[in-house]
Amino acid sequence: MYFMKDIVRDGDPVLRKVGTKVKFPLSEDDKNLAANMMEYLVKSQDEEYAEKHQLRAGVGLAAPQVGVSEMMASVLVPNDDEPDKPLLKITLINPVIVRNSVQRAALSEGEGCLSVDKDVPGFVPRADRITIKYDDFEGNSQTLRVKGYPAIVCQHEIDHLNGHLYYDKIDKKEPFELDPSTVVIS
Ligand code: LHY
Ligand code: NI
Repeated sequence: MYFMKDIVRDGDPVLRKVGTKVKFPLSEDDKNLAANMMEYLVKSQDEEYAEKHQLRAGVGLAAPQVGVSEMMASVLVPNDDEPDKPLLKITLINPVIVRNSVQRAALSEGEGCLSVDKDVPGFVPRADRITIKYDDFEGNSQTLRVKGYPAIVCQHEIDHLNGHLYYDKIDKKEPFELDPSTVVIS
């Protein structure tokens, strides 16, 4: 299990590196990494546990954020209507975005990052719908199509695997300017 002290903060060079591809069969270390990243997300969304252990709630976590420069990220997007059925719960291994919609989207509140303590305000324009190719735990190639909020989270996490941070994508001069066709997700 990870705690906030284990989460690498902006300024550490590991956050700017391109991760190495994960090999199969998965090593014990890689299996533990996947389990521990997902456990962080699950526990961080449990209000009582998060409060007790001072965890920042998260919907996504990428391996470089725990100091491992590998292409692995976990995503857990909760479903407020049905807590037992998350909108997306997945560990992406070696993910590649193979299709981006022309339609753009941005979160109305902007984004944050567990590795960035300062708040950088502004819209982070992304694709509204993406198709991801990734490997599952057995090393089989899978295809995932996502849209809206889960798609934004996946793009944020895949960015980490390539050394990018959300604020790189905020317009420095006009942070709250958006192309009028962009969908704003609240
Ligand atoms: N976690 C962020 C979190 O709050 C991810 C995120 C993604 C926030 C999109 C807001 C919008 O769960 C991380 O920083 N993971 O990298
Ligand atoms: Ni992040």
